[in-house]
Amino acid sequence: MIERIGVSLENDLLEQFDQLIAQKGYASRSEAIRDLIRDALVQRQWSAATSREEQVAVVTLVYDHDSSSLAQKLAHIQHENHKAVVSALHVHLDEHSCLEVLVLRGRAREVLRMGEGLISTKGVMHGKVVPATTGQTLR
Ligand code: NI
Repeated sequence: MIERIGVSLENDLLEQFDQLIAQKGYASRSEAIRDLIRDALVQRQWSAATSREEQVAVVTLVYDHDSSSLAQKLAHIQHENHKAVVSALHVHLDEHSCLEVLVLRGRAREVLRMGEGLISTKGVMHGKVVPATTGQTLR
């Protein structure tokens, strides 16, 4: 069931919002507002430290493959947590740099710890843990 709500906004704020959603390619304000609400809900799920619910996250890593000990360490962490790694994509960006994209699934704390452990490994040039969701609580 869909309910309609009215939102009051200052002109200036609405103008900026309309510019933002046009840049992002939203077809309507409603869809943009729904996405903002969903993102806030996912963020809250993740920040609930006691959450034992299953979560999904995407981790990106950029590192230099010339350091074989680093590639080994990153692979070791993934094997230690192999049940949490749903999928892994490796892209050879150029002669030296590798990009890995991992989809992790498990308890929030475990998934975060693993993602942050990978990113903080010495030699990783860039990394992000992007909280996603199983989608079950957003239906
Ligand atoms: Ni590579």
